[in-house]
Amino acid sequence: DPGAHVPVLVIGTGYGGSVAALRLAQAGIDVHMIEMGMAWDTPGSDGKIFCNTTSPDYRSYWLRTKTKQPISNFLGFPIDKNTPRHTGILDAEEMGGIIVYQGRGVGGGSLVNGGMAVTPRRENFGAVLPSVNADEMYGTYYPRANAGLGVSTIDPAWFDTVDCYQYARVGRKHAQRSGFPFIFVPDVYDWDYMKQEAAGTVPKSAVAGEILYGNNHGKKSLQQTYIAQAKATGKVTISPLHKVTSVAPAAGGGYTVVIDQINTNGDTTTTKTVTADKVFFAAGSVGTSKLLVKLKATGALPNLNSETGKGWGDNGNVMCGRANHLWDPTGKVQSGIPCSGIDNWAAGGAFAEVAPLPTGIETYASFYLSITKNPNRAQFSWNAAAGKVDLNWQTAWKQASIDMAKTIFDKINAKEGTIYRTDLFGTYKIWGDHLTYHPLGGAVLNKATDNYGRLHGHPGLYVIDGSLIPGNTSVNPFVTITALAERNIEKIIATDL
Ligand code: FAE
Repeated sequence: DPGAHVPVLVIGTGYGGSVAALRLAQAGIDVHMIEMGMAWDTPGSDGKIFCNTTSPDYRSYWLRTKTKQPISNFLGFPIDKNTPRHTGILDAEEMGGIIVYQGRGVGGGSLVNGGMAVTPRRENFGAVLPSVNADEMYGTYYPRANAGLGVSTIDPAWFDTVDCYQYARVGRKHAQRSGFPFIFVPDVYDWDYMKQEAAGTVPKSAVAGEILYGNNHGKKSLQQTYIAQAKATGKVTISPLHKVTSVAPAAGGGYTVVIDQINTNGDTTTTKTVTADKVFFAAGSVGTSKLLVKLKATGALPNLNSETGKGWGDNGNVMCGRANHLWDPTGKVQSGIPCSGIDNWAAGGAFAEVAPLPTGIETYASFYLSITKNPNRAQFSWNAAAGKVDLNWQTAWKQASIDMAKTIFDKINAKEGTIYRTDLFGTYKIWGDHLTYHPLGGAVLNKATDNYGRLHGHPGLYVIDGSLIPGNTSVNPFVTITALAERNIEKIIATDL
């Protein structure tokens, strides 16, 4: 309510925010969460909460009048289509040199992502979070995060036989024939449910190609895990369709938080001001960085240090497809949930997810999202003339990622006598180098904050999301975001509250 006072306000309901809310509530503290996206708890007129990847409708995109699909073309033809402007689930946020895809709604990225729940190899952890004790992470916080998220791995015997992973078995064959380690990647999807989907005994979600715009069944998003547990404490409330625009020190202590309530067209209907003793920034790497950079530059939070907005990376994301021979079909039924990867990190700086291309038809295509050791880092800055925050990422910086991904796919193509697809990202364009699914950094741990996410210069303000991680996790990021949040909130509860 306008004018209200809350002990703790959390901005955003993704991984970092959900961990903070649950653990604070369990410690007996009342928490209010603010989320700019929708609640995603009510079915549309088709009886479904989420729309399918093959038929994006008003629910698909965040405030766009046309879809902005990561794979923009097929057989060279553009496949984007008009949709009514709506507070849909996937934001394709254009930041100059890169499009940053993000989930919008209660659950953040967990609503739209593939659920691939990967703990980095321990020997790579020092490069991921240099100031964090690896023994504590691997002994306590990664296990806690994996348990809280409900992570498990596909049954290999089932994988070997089921139609919907034919594409991944082709991926395995090609990886192994070129001498690359092929690994099963854990996920938060309920594998038993997927077995029943494939057997035709329950409503289909992953097996019907659902991914990107939400899964109606089977995927354990944060709504089913951390947020459900947090709500069950009775100490957590959530305001969807509310967007935080300002945080500034309040006269009597604590912070004044300004929040726009929006409707499903994205228009502001009310502006509310509340006060909070403590504020957790969990708006995601881009959301948190944009807020902090604006608030520092406009004088609302003048004491934030000069590291604010720095150290942003794209987790080295780059996509590509390969055209297989006619004797290597990838299947017209493809599970939307990836379950495997090709690990060439040590030798070539690339870890490639064997990804689905769920079009509903046989494409003979193998599709991959590579995570690479791209060294480039960008910075957010306040553009006073335009009244917005800019990011100085350059599209050309993806060349490093392309080179690393080629250490895998040039070799596979040579071995198989195959070529890259050139029709998925435009005409004659091989590489999906215009986007990331994995924004990281902007308020880096032990730089913009102390070693537990406390913002310098403003006691009672914390960062607890992907913006703490300096640009790369060597694998898909959400398990590391969750584990780091578990580590930090434990310390903060013990010492600050
Ligand atoms: P995030 O989950 O983005 O949550 C931030 C929340 O804050 C969002 O709900 C925002 O709407 C909200 N917000 C932002 N600004 C404001 C504001 N001013 N006021 C109120 N609310 C605000 O942050 N990662 C994996 O590990 N495995 C995968 O398989 C995987 N697949 C992906 C597929 C796709 C298509 C995408 C887009 C991402 C994928 N990711 C995957 C990345 C993962 O979802 C992402 O790293 C995390 O969601 C980031 O977590 P945070 O807590 O940082």
